[in-house]
Amino acid sequence: MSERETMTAYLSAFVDELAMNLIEHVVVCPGSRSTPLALLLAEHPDIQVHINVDERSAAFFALGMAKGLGKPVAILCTSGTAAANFYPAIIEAYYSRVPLVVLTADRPHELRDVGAPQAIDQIHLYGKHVKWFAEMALPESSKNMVTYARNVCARAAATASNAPAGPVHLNFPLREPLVPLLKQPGFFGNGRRENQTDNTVQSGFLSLSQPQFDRIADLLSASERGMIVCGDINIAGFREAVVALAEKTGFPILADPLSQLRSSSCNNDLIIDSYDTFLRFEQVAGQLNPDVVIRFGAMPVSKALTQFLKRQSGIRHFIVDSGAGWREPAGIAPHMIYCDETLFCTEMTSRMNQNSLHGWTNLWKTINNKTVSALRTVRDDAELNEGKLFSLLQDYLPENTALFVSNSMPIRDLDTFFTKNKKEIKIFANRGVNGIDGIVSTALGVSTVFRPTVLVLGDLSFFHDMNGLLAARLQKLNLTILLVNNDGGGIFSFLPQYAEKEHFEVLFGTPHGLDFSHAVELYGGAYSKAETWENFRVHLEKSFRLDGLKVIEVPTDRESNVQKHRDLWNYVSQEIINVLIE
Ligand code: TPP
Repeated sequence: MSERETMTAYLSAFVDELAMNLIEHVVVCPGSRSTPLALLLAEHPDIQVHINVDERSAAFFALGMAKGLGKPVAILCTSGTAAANFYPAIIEAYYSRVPLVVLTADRPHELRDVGAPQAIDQIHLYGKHVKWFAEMALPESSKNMVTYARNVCARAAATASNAPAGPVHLNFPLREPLVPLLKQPGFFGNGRRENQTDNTVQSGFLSLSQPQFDRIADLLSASERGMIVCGDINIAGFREAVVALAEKTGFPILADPLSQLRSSSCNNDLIIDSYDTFLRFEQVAGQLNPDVVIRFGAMPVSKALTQFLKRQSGIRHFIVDSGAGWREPAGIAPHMIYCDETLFCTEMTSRMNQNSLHGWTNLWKTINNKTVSALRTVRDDAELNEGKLFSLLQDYLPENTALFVSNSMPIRDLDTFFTKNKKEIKIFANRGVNGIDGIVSTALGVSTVFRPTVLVLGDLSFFHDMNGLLAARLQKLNLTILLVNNDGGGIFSFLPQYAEKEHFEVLFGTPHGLDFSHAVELYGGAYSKAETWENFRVHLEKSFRLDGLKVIEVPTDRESNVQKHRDLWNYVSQEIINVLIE
């Protein structure tokens, strides 16, 4: 066999196995060393290649696709700093439990550490931020090695998907010649197992024994003030199961926006959505101490909630995690329950008696309702402001929208102002490590799965990933971006360093004075600027009718934004305290 035939046999088996494991989307970055994999991926009939020149954006794009699809996406790049540019998205994927299969091409061993061009040490390049690393063998076409290539691929796909999902990294040493033999008859079937219809790896759900479930149900039944907390979680059947548990127990559910419980046909009056506001007020929070907490998903966005939970140190906190991790940053002594979340809810619901906790639950509901209606006064502001934008989105977003929000103030304002409703709106954010990088690309990745997709982000987040916009143009994607432009980092005005006036603007405010219309034009998008709220509504509705990239800039002011938030919190606290006195 020629070198090209050998390489083709080995790598085509690998690529075919990706498709056999239902990895149908691969984001490919151009490069030389990765040529054979790129060509074979492009040739495979069941794989769709998404080309993206900037590796940092490419990896975030893949992250967004994987989030949207709920299954692994692969990424491929050449050797050297190209691979290093994947790193931020890999870290985010690791901490937010998103499955990615990372493929990097590398020099063969004789060209490593000898001054060969574009050669860096790619072994364990992503350190502890991948679930699994494998250095592939050099291509060989023996039956054994073709099976090996398929097995590594199947294992990588399974490892990425299994709870907790996350990224895996395969590094491919490749020698020249780098162009495979295409159009070979049957080469994608090479080495497939007989009757290969199922995935190679079958896995099940984590569960507890019946006595373990019984014991926890007994403990929960003894509770008089139980509370459920749901953070970022996206597990089949969970929403219905947790609502059923709440209805049976009478426990209120504190639902983070990423719990997918706020915008959902299954939400009901047990869902508490304005806790981030009212738990800030000690006088109110002090009335609401639970005697048991059940937590699902990642720790919620709300700092007020984390601090509230931290104060509940003398009670049981059950933290249910099908990923068997340790997501407990509040520093309390938790009771970890390594069990599928949906299964846990179902088992508890079937064991517990119908609740009689109306007094406790009603207090939560009353305070929540009062807070929500007080927060709605944000809508009385005639000027453009950041909170009102999220309050209005609740009304303006159509059914089945994917809403992606950036870190910094957008996710916080979403938490405060985007309250529960019956529309099915899927909410996404990069909350693994809260970066403001790669946001445009991640949202574009989501937009390949959902239409419409709406991204809300600040000007610095937008600036950080302007390169990502190229994908919208090249791949003809449909995305509405709401660019909240307060000319710098608005979040820092809420922090104590805001008082250090001498240095604040240079070090934290970081105004840039950029006119983003040029960037949008460069990438062929439709740019508009909202001057009034009516204007905003018209632009937004129009954006849903247009194809392609649409950017609506919403100019706001950092200084007045902080003041408006503070005034509103003061007003809300007065309103709730009045309720408590009544
Ligand atoms: N760099 C990265 C990659 N991630 C980060 N989270 C930060 C820096 C620190 N950081 C957090 S928020 C923020 C920065 C720099 C400012 C974000 O500004 P913008 O996106 O305009 O949103 P705003 O604060 O105005 O809501």
